[in-house]
Amino acid sequence: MPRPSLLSESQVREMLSSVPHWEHVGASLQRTFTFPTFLHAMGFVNAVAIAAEAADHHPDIAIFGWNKVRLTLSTHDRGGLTELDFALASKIDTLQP
Ligand code: H2B
Repeated sequence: MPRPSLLSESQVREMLSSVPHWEHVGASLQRTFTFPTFLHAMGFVNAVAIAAEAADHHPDIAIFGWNKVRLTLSTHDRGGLTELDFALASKIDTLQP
């Protein structure tokens, strides 16, 4: 699937308001989630994996501290942020318990 173009800095700034829980870190969007149990964290990772496959757009996923999941979104084929990253961030925001 062709990837959309990189967003400009001003487009990124504007679109960040639609995903206020996400941080703009370098050329990526990042958010860390904390869960009450390890299994909640794993369930969330699985839900993210299903959403990512459906979108054919995949986050970097770090599981740490037994109950934390840090997601990093960027469009690797373009080397930075595209609308796909913002769309997946919005989708992921709907997956939380
Ligand atoms: N995920 C992310 N985050 N960036 C990409 O550029 C990307 C992807 N490309 N998932 C997709 C897969 C591409 O390699 C396949 C062939 O569609």
